[in-house]
Amino acid sequence: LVAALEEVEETYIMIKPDGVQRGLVGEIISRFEKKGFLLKGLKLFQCPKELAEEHYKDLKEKSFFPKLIDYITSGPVVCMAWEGVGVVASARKIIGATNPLQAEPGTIRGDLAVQTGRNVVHGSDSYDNGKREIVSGSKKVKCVHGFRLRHPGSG
Ligand code: FUP
Repeated sequence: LVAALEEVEETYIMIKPDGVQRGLVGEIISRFEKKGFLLKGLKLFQCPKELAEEHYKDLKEKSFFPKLIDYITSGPVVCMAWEGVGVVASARKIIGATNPLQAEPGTIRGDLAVQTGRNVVHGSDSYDNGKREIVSGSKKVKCVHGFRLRHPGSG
């Protein structure tokens, strides 16, 4: 019953350009749907350089930052807001480790990717970053509020 004590949260999930180009959008969305999370907003979006730099501002000093920005802006991304109890941490588990070779089989990166620089999907690493990324992306993801889907078996 631990989960019942946790709060309903929202997290920002983004399918990166390689995921879109490889035709993995449906596969990735399906994993979050089957888990029982609620899709609140979705948009296919060509990310401008400035917004990509804002999104990854915590990594600005890293040597791979310019490559990361080139990659994220290399084609359309699918921006999504997902809602659910404990969704921020759970989505990180579903996505798997940053380096796909270290990500467990069964995770998105563990099953579908081999390169850190082409790791198909992003998920917010904290509640606050989730809020920041959804809000900074309000141009990207328009959330739909006021409807609820039932997880099978939730009564
Ligand atoms: P994650 O939260 O798992 O997406 O990982 P980070 O926030 O640490 O990294 C963000 C992105 O930077 C990764 F998805 C890929 C890129 N990256 C590299 O290209 N090289 C690295 O060594 C680490 C991260």
